[in-house]
Amino acid sequence: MSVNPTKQTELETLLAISSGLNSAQGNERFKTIMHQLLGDLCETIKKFDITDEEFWLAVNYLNELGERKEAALLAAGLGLEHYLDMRADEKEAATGNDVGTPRTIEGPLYVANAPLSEGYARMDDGSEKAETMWLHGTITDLHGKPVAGAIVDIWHANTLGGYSFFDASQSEYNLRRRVKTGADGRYAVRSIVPCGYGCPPDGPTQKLLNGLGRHGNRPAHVHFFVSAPGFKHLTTQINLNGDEYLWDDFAFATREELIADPVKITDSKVSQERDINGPHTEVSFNFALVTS
Ligand code: MBD
Ligand code: FE
Repeated sequence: MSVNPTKQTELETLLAISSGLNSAQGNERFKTIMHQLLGDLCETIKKFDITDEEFWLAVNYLNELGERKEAALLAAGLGLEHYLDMRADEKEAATGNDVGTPRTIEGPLYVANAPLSEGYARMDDGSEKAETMWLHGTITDLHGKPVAGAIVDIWHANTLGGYSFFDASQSEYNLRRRVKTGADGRYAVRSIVPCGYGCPPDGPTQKLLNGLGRHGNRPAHVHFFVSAPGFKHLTTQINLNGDEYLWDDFAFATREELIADPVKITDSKVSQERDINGPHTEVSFNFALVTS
């Protein structure tokens, strides 16, 4: 197939002008990336002979995505956020350095400045009838030495898969806490066992996933930021073993090393020690940090 040289030049001219390459102002890296992106888009429009109707459907979709504030949710669902982790892992592996607890995506539902306490916190506001969770572990360096003064920032969903701030029915900072480790490197929280998350069924992300024949569910999980002076910041999550979506996460965040086994505790002495009234679920998870 021969290319019409006139048309080709016309497209190249259009892209050069629209991405600012002909301008002395603007940001060079941004211009170059936009040039590539716009060129790829035009190629796709041509390759699939995109109709006007399809084009405006896509434009309106972007507006809807913004209106519903779901751009980050879609980025997770399309695997793009996970791709950033894949690249970070690859770069790390190339250095040959030891790695600690693996990273995985942050997701779109973190809120900064959760209440901070030393060693222990209760995370739930007591408003839900739910299984009590005792979540605890140690923060160490790569040699297993406890890290004192680490901030363990934890957030997770309630029994309906909803997150405070994004779910107006929950109290402020419900199921969001920061715990600072002492000399033993330990953190412990009392909370409730979370349920898996599902994309808003009437939202633009789920609408797109439907078109791909995909679901928008995540297994039950708990998010962590772990940071300490002298160590690399860790963004990760643990997944609760036994969840039907454990290996079918729409956001691709599950990793073998990040699966935690929930254990049913029926020993009343242990419950009493934890000031928990009756049987509960224990989740234990340790984190190993890499020096920065
Ligand atoms: C979540 O709870 C989440 O962690 C991600 C990554 C996407 C949507 C909801
Ligand atoms: Fe989440």
